[in-house]
Amino acid sequence: MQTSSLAALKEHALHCARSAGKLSLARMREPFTVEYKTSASDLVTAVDKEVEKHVIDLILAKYPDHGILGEERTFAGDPSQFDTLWVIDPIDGTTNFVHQQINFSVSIAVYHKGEGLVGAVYDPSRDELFYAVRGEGAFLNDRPLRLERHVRLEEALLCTSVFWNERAEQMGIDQIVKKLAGKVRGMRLLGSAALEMAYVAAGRLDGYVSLSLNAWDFGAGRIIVEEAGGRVTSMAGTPLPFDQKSSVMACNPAFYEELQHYLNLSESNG
Ligand code: 2AM
Ligand code: CA
Repeated sequence: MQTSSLAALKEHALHCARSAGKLSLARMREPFTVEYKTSASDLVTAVDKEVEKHVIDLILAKYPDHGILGEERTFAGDPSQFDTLWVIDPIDGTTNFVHQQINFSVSIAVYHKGEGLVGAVYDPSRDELFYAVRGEGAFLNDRPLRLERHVRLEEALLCTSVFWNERAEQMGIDQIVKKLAGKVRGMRLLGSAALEMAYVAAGRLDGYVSLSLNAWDFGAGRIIVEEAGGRVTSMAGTPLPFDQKSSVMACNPAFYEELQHYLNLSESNG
């Protein structure tokens, strides 16, 4: 992709992220309906669907030949048929949107033939826009993000998720938390994977681990962490896919190997 078109892509992704975040915030202040997806801990609101539709309309107005993989599946086409794919989550942290009314984000990533070009995670409650462009670095609003501090595992503040999942225990989350809790400075659970990964890039958290996330949960966060100088792989150490579920580990590079060791990898964590 040419530099000029990459700059335009970035501007549009940031515009979409801000616009979607502002719409979520406005809708949050009005009554909205909440439905269960698969269980009482898996929620979707009318706002998730409206905001996804809003983002899709914005993307297609400028790039009618691009594909979109979105959590709410409101894109009419088949995402696998497009070279340039926008991977979007209109509200990452829907449970926080409903309960806390803070700590949710919009996540927008652009991939070209599987390569991540642009990632944007916008937190509308705090007006914080985390973004990155492949090869050009990561930013919070306009401040560059660079993981230069060498963090030891024992000094690290780590974050995890997947307690919403009925299979969490079967997948071994309790073992992971038990193993890590005594090795690190602290563990947190914020409830928006995109925001948690953006916080790793910003050095507010030192690492994030999840046994199972969807592509739209990590698509943007992964580009932002990598561009900030962090390491992001599956828990098995393999590159993340751009269009499928995966486990995720994203962290300060200083303790990547040590963290993997404590995760005690098995095939099921791939
Ligand atoms: P969501 O709010 O967009 O659903 C919460 O710990 C994190 O896990 C959030 O990023 C949340 O995204 C994600 N999440 C919630 N339910 C999920 C599911 N069934 N599969 C994968 N990720 C999920
Ligand atoms: Ca979502």
